[in-house]
Amino acid sequence: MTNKERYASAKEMYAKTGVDTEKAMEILKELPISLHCWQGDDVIGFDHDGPLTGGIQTTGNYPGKARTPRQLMEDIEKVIALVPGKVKLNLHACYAVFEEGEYVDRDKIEPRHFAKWVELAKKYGIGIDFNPTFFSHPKMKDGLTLSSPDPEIRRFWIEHGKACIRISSYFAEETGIPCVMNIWTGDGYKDVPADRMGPRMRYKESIEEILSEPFDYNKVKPCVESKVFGIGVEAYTAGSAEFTLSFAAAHRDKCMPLMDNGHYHPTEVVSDKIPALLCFYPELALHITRGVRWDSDHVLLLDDETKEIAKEIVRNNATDRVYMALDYFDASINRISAWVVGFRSWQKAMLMALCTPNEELKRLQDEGNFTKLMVMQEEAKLLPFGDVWAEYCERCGVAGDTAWFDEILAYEKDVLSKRS
Ligand code: RNT
Ligand code: ZN
Repeated sequence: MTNKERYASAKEMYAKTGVDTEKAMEILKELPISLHCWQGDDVIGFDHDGPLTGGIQTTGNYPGKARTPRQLMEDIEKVIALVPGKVKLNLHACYAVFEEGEYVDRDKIEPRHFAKWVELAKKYGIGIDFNPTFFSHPKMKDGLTLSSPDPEIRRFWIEHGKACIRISSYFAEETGIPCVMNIWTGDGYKDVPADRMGPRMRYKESIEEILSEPFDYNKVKPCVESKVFGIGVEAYTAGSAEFTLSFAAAHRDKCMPLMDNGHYHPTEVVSDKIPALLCFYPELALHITRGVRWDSDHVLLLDDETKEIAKEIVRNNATDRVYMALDYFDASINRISAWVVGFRSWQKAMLMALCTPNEELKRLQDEGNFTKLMVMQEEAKLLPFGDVWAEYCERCGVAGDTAWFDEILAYEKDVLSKRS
């Protein structure tokens, strides 16, 4: 059977369950998914020579890491060529591109330092999301930034946040697409703190000051990301779940919550939190990742929770209320492959969710027909999804599942292996 014939047969089987695979593909093609630039160079950036610090870590030393803006952009273009669907760029402030010999500290960065990124976005007609970088910097004092007891330290990081709002406005203006600007700090303590509220009050006031920088909430979408613990900050984080949710609720005219599914206790699931938050927040943002034991940032795979998260976005008709961004980093395998596997996994999860007879399943639940509900949910799992996926890749003009990895190998041989 040809791919076309396989798809035609799959389409018919899905149609019998009430699913329109054509419509599913049309919707997914247009949904922007933020691609995190930091997978390409192990979250280092171009504004410092030091290591990654601040509660997160990469492990591994796979050859071929991008070391210059040009290399990182080249790698991102390779990823774009190998993934179906719509990419949005997701940048961190430490990826500012300076002229030869130029350097400005993070409190002084300007839109012009990101002009090269805007050029890249314009080439593909895509948007840009942004993140102030509150880590890997000497002005972190005792591991603290916005919640530091030292007013000078706080001032520096507040100015950084404000500079990032201005840069986010610039991205939105230049691309014509809103820029989601995510605030995450690793602020916290390794061991039992003597004061838990003080740092949170300072954190609150600092973020409020950042958000006092003028911006248009239709164009710049600040969000606050929580985390339960980090490496070296095991006992306490200032930006806990309750803190960030309450902060976003109290500032709903200019801020929304961001949930990273690697940032909760292991038996908590973000798939269940999404519909809870959608009852109250007009919009929310996600970092989509895979937590493994204590680590929050493994490469995204098509596992059960990934599929469940996608389902909650789709079946609550919330594709226009949930900003989706990938967030993981692996330095132990080919970095381009890691990027592509994660992006494609999310596309698969979303396409599966869009190819689920959600209305019918909801009806069974409301009718109290839990027997049939269980049967249908199980049977939906074995519908010929692979044939729809293959067709989707083809319509998006990208290599299918058995073909794209050869391109990675060729890129490794021709480009990555030549980097020192
Ligand atoms: C860290 C957070 C944060 C970072 C990026 C680099 O645990 O998830 O979002 O991964 O900002
Ligand atoms: Zn995150």
